[in-house]
Amino acid sequence: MPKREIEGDWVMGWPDRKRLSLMAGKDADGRVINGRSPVLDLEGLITPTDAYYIVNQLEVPEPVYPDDWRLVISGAVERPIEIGLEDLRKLPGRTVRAVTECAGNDAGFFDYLTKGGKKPSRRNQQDMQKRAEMRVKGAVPSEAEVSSESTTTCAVSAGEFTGVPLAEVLKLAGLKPSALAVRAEGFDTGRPDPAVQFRSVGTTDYTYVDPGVINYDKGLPLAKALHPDTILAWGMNGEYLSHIHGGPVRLVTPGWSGNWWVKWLQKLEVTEQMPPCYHQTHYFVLGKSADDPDKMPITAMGVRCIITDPVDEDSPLDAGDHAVRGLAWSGEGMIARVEVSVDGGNTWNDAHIEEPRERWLWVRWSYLWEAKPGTHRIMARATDEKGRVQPQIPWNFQRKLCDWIGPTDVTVK
Ligand SMILES: Nc1nc2c(c(=O)[nH]1)N[C@H]1C(S)=C(S)[C@@H](COP(=O)(O)O)O[C@H]1N2
Ligand SMILES: [Mo]
Repeated sequence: MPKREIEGDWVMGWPDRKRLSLMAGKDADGRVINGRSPVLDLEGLITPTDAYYIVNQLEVPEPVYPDDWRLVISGAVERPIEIGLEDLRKLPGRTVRAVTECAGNDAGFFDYLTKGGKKPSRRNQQDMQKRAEMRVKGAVPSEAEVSSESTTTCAVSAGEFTGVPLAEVLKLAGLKPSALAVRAEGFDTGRPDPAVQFRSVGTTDYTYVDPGVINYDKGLPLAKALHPDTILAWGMNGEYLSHIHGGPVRLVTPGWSGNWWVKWLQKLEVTEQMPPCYHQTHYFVLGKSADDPDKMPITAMGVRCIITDPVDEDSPLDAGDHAVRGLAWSGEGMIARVEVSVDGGNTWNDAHIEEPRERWLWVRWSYLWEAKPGTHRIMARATDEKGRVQPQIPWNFQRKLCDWIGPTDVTVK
C-alpha cells in the first residue's frame, strides 16, 4: 500500500479550532465537540474547515486509524462485503461541493416571525462552551433557559467533499430487487441528549422518548442513495476528512439537511423496509406535535436566504450607498433568483447573483441600496430552479428546516 500522510493530528487527533474559539464548545479534555460557523465574517463559497459548524447528537467517538477502518455492506444484497479505505479509493471517485445545514439552523425565526420577541442573531452567538459543559455533565437546562434560548444560528457551512458515489459501492455488493433503503450507521454511540430535544421543541414540558445507548444511524431511501452526487467522502476542502467531521469516511447527501450526512461510517445495511432509526422516527421529524399521526422524517432543505450585510448590530449606518449582501441556497437545486426589499416587504427588487451557481452550493448575492436616514427593515427572499419561493417549510413542533424570511432592522443616521 502506498505510504500516505494520513496519520497526522488532523485525522487521528482532535485538534483545536485554530481560530474562532468563541464559537466552539469543548469537552473536559479540551476537545471540540460542537461549533458554529462565523457566516458573517467569511468570504467566497467554501467554508474553511476549522470554521465549519460542528454538531453531534451522541458522544464523539475516539478516532479510528484509516488503515484499520472497515465498512460492512450487508442486508438485501447479493454479496455481503467488507471494504477498507484503500479499496474504496479504487472505485471511480467524485467531488461534490455542497451546503451542509443543520436542520435546527435558524429555528428561532419560527418564533420570532409568529410571536415576536428576541430576534435570532448571527453576530452575538450563544455560549457554545456552556452548552458543551452541560452536555458532558448530562445536565438538563431549566424551563426558563430552554424557553429563552431558541436562537440557533450559524449551523450552516459549505464544503468540497471528495469520495465515491454510494451507488458504486452498492453495485459491488449487488442490490436485491427488494431493496428499499440503505441504513447508514456511524461508529459513534451514546444516549440522545434530552436537552437537545427540549431546546428543539422550546420547552422541558415534553415527553422525551429514551432509546438508551444507540449508534447514530439514518435510513436513506434508495432513490437518494443511488443519486450520483450522494457520496461516501474521505476528503473535505482538499484534505483528508478530519475526525470531528466524520473521518475516515462520512456520507454526503447534497440538498438534504445535515442529519443525513452520517459521520464515522461503519456499516451500510440495505433494508427492505424503512428502518426505525431514532433520528428519523423520533427526532428530525416534521409534524404539528409529537403525536401527529402524519409526522414525516425531514429530508431536503427548503429555500434559504440570509442577509450577511448589514445585520442589526451594524446600526446606525451612515446614509448613502450600501451593498446589501448575503447567501442563498436550496435543497432542490440551483438558486434562480434573489429579491431584496428595503421597505419591509412592500416592494421587491432583483439582486445581483454572483457566479458560479452550482447545483448544491450556495450563491452570494448583492443589492445596492441608497440608504436614507430613518429606520428600515431589509428583507431578502430566494427562488430556486424548481420555482420554489421562500418560505417552503411550514411551522413544525421540532422547529426544523426553518426557511422563513428573517429581516434585518437597521437605523440610518
Ligand atoms: N455519526 C453521526 N453522524 C452525524 C451526526 C451524529 O451525531 N453522528 N450528527 C448529524 C447532524 S444532526 C449534523 S447537522 C451533521 C453535522 O456535520 P458536521 O459536524 O460535520 O458539520 O452531522 C450529522 N451526522
Ligand atoms: Mo443537525
